[in-house]
Amino acid sequence: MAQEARLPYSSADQGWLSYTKNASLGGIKELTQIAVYGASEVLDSALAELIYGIYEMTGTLPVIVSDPDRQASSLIRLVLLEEIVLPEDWMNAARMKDLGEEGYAIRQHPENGGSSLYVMANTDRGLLYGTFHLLRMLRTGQELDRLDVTDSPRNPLRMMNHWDNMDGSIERGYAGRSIFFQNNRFVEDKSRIWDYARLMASTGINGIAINNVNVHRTETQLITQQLLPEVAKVADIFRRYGIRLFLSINYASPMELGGLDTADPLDSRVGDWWKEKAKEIYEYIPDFGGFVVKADSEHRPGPFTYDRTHADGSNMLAEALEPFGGLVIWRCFVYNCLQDWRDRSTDRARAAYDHFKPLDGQFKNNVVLQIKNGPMDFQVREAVSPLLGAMPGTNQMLEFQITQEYTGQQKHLCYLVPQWKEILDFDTFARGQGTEVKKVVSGEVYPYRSCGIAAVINVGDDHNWTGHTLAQANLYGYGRLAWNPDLTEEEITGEWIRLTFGGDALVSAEIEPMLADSWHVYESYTSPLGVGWMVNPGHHYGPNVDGYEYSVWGTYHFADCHGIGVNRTIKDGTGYVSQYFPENAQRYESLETCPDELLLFFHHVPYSHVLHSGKTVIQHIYDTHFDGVEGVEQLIGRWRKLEGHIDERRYRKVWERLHIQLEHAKEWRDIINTYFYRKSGIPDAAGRTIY
Ligand code: GCW
Repeated sequence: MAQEARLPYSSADQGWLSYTKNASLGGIKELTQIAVYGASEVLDSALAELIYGIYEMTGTLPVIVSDPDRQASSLIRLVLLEEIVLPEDWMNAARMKDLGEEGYAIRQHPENGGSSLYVMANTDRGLLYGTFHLLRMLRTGQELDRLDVTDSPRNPLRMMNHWDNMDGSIERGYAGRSIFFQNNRFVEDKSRIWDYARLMASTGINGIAINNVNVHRTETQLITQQLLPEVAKVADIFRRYGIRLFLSINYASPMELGGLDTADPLDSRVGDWWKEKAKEIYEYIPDFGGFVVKADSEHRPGPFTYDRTHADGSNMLAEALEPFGGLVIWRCFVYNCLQDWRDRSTDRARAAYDHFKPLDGQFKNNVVLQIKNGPMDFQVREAVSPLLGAMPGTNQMLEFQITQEYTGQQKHLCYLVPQWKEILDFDTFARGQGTEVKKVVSGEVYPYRSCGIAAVINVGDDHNWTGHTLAQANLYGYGRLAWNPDLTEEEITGEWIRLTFGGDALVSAEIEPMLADSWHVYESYTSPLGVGWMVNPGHHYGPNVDGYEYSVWGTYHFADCHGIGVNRTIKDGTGYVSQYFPENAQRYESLETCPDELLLFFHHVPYSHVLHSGKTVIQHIYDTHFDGVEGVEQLIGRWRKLEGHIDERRYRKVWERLHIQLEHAKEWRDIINTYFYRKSGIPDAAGRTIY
């Protein structure tokens, strides 16, 4: 039976799922037949992807055979392991158990001469991931001879968080409008959602919250009978790609929707209302993932109104979802957003730990605390949150931000995989040396029931999804790291470039260093030495050193004519440092051992303070800001070499953004340097132009 290669669904850029003719096919002459052992919707998706990918790469539409010749070559078998018995020596019970629910194995049958490939898994989702793995190998020209791959995800939850509103706007979105909503409704044409599900599944994503954590009036209605049928349609799409749908909910829903006069979690009417609500939701979406909740944070309602704790609030919701297997993902971005800048004893960085640590052990099994990677808010550089690893008795997951709120808003190139790698590899010392963040959130350290990683997405309805084409690499890299945090930056970058742009060696040779350098380049012309902020209030783009200095948000740098930085030491600062396990606390407490890049995050020092690098703080500020602009010029120089090697459309778009970046990097350089020259009165040792 010949199948139609009907993918993709939309005319959008297909990113890393764009196939072109590939002569090498991993050393295999042709792939013309597929045999499927098992049946399900997810398996249908896997099959469709395989047919499409092979057709695009070989020009031949593979046929589906139901009873293949044992010796058949040029055959791929998609095997749900319960369907057939395989030779003991290469698929036994122990190996099957290792694959778990989402893992897969890919092997060549030893008996025949070459190209009969087996993709095997215990579940259809495993087969989907295995299929994408095989396609990735084919597309990047990897050798398939004697292939023997086994893989399974390290993190149980691998989530996307959208901050999309139903009017179509996206909070902190820099790539167009929402792909889900328009004019306070769901979009009619769902083709972008289909393609998005494909892109996400191909990196291993298995959960998605489609609406903003700031749940406004219209979005509060998403859990009502009016809108649930529409939500269910979107859930149906994601389900076919192994992705469970979650919703962000308004903590005050029992009042706004249910007509109650309270949302007190200990009032039984409130609990009962949520129980009924949960039942209703699961009638529409039987595999509904659960709720993402931002409560008592930045003016959102929560249990504090009733003098209750975050444990009270989340447990009440968890009880409602429990019978259906749903989760409450409770965010820990809770802090005093009405601070007084004159009061130096309150430290926003302390807040998450101060609020949640004392509640350890009080949360239900189906509550997961979602913790931002840093204690402040997704700065280009900040310390790793000390809450990660500090709660042995409470499920934790990590939150990253892919959307570039503080990292150049997808006008600037800023590849975040290196930043995320540092965070994942950060040793918390929670259980002695080797207790890295990646092991905490994957559940290797404590017996968590649910855990993993979530990220705020950088996607909108722009043709290329992410505004800046090269920002697709952040989306791809996040998915790959959530699957396996031990993948190296080089592996991820190399894969992404070849999948996205094909095998041209020059393209890889230039884009790889562009991506690799970009985070440091961005960091060097923006706020120095981990101090953060210095952006325009509200929209957070562009330099404004004192933009937040006298505000209520708790984001200060305390620069005066003598020095700069936030004293968070135990000795005479805010005491934030004490929230770390002793090894890290000692390292950060002392000026001798505090790493340069976080110096101003932890200490207030004079401009003449000498860094480990041998430079003074002030000279470091000047040098990095001049270097940063040169770094952007180098990015442009590299990109220029690719003219004619990349299609005109993508080439131009990136070119334009790099030039915007250059202009804005100069603005950063001149404003930051001038500000500190005027404050300190200390001239640049190299005598360069400062205004
Ligand atoms: O990063 C800040 C953003 C807010 C966001 C908040 C949060 C969704 O500036 O726009 O609100 O964090 O994470 O809740």
